Order: sequence, then structure tokens, then C-alpha cells
Amino acid sequence: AQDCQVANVQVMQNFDRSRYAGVWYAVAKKDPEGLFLIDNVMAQFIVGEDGKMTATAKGRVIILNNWEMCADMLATFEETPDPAKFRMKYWGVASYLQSGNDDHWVIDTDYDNYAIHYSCRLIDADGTCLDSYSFIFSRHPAGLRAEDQRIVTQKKMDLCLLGKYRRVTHNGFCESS
Ligand code: DAO
Repeated sequence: AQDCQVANVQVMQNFDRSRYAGVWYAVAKKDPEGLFLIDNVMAQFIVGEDGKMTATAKGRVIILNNWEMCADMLATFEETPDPAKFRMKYWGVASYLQSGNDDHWVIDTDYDNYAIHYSCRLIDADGTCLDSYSFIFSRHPAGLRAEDQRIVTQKKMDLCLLGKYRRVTHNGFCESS
């Protein structure tokens, strides 16, 4: 399925949010226009007693006139008929950080090692995506296992985003804040 139609993107089957919960480290990212989170990106997904998913996230950002900081972000997830497709409302703990409402699709995950996230912000008239971002998450900040790399590469291809990712480094920038 590489016709690059957003409507044909395959997502995780039988997505189980309780197995997805916990900490994920972004190890690679395809940036949207006007990128926000640069590196040291980690997210913690929480499933509440009501079954609803929320998240906290951190990452190094540059705001205003080249001011570098660690952004503390919060997100809530609204369900859709597909269990792997959410609408994500997000905002900063500080008001000057970015906020928004994006698609949040889980493309694939084994829950224990890797997860592939995708969000299309703008669909073109031909059904392809004009402005997307995507995180490759790992349970370990050091990166993915070799056996997961192959799957991730295939999924990047399916998303028509192969070659558009950059590595996301973790150097402790957000650990003290
Ligand atoms: O970094 O350029 C960007 C876009 C991402 C904005 C959303 C970040 C806040 C919520 C993250 C939750 C887990 C993906």
C-alpha cells in the first residue's frame, strides 16, 4: 500500500492502549512545517481509570528569539471509530508554548520495543499529505533493536516518508527540568 493516500494508511490492528502506556523515547522524527520539538523528546502515555488516554511529553524547543528550553507538554486523546486513530489536543504547561489539535495515529507497535506514530495536518486535493509529522518511538533512549529497524523502514516506506526522518538525540537536556 504505497499510493500515498492518507485515507489508505494502514494503522495498528486491535490497538491496545493499556499496553501502549508508559514512557516512549523519540529516536527519529519527520518534522512538520514549523517544527517544534527538536530533540530529547519523550512522551509518557497514561490510561486513566475511565479508560481515556492522556500524555505528558517533553522535548527541547527553540522559541521566540532563539531561546532554547525544555518544553513540558500535555495532551488528551479523543477516540475515533478506529482504535488506533485519535485526535490529540495538546498544549504547553507554559502558555507561550505551541498548542493544537492533530491527528495521532499509531501505525505499528510491538508495545515492548518500538512504536511508529503518524500525523497528517493537511491533506492535499489529490488525497496525499501536504504537511505531516511522524515519530519513531523506542522504549529505550539508545535506539531501536536491529530486528525492529527492518519493520520501521517498511512502515516509513508505506507512509511515503522514507528518507524524510532525522535522528532525535538524547543528551539529558530535559532530564533536570
Ligand atoms: O514537534 O513539530 C512538532 C509537532 C509536534 C507537536 C505536538 C507535541 C506535543 C504532544 C506530544 C505527545 C506525543 C506525541
